[in-house]
Amino acid sequence: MVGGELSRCQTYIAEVQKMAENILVTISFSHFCEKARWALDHHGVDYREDDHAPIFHMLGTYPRGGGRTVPVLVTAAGVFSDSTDILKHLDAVATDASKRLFPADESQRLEVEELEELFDKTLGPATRRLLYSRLLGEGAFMKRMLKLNGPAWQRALVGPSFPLIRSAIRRAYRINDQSAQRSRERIEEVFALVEERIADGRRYLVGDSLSAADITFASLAGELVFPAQFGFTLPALDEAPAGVVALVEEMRARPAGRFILDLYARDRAPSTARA
Ligand SMILES: N[C@@H](CCC(=O)N[C@@H](CS)C(=O)NCC(=O)O)C(=O)O
Repeated sequence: MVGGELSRCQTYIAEVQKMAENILVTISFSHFCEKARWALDHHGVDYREDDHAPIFHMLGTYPRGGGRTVPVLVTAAGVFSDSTDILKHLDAVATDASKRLFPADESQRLEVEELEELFDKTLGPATRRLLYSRLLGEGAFMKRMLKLNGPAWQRALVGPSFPLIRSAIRRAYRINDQSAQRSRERIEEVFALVEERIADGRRYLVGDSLSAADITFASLAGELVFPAQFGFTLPALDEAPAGVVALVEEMRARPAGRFILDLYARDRAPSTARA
């Protein structure tokens, strides 16, 4: 009798916990997902990552009321399907005000929002295009990377469906030599802007603590410098294709590249995600 009550009670608690659990739907190696993951880890939020391979990610987003893209954060308070909305939501519910990623000071907050928007619109797509342009032709490496995302059944399907996934990625992001060249120029412009800002030796882009601008810049350009603390375990650099190794070495030597590596080493909180 008592045993029966206890087990009903445990089932009930498990159900309530499930309803209250925060779920981050991702393609684990995506840099926009890294931005959301870093913010969750920074705030010390308890969450579970629901990771998918590209294309399969829509099985995680649509049924939960998200859109086509990841990250999507599912919480008891609602579904947030854009990385900036996720960071804003986390700030709104933060219990520790010192952890807020959008400064209370209005002019600083506007600066952070402007930089975040610029990185989201320019840097994120440019990094993705440039890296894919150097990776999609490297079938074996690319398959290995794709197989690091998603549950076992998706990983098993990634090999046979690789030609389809590759052409879907090429089409969706319009990857070709010209767009890769334009992306390289966009990255150059953003890096130049950041380097002008940090020329005085500052540790953060705005003010004197970590903000959404720093997390967005470092996440969206992270895969250009392969930081050891990136929230998705990147392969060892010497295992990457030569075109990527050359790019990473060049970017790491830049002041903006070193700025990202420093941010990661100093401010990338360890993951608070549950397995
Ligand atoms: N504005 C969105 C962009 C996110 C985004 O571009 N996500 C990519 C992965 S890096 C995606 O889900 N692509 C899959 C698709 O477009 O189907 C955000 O900041 O959350």
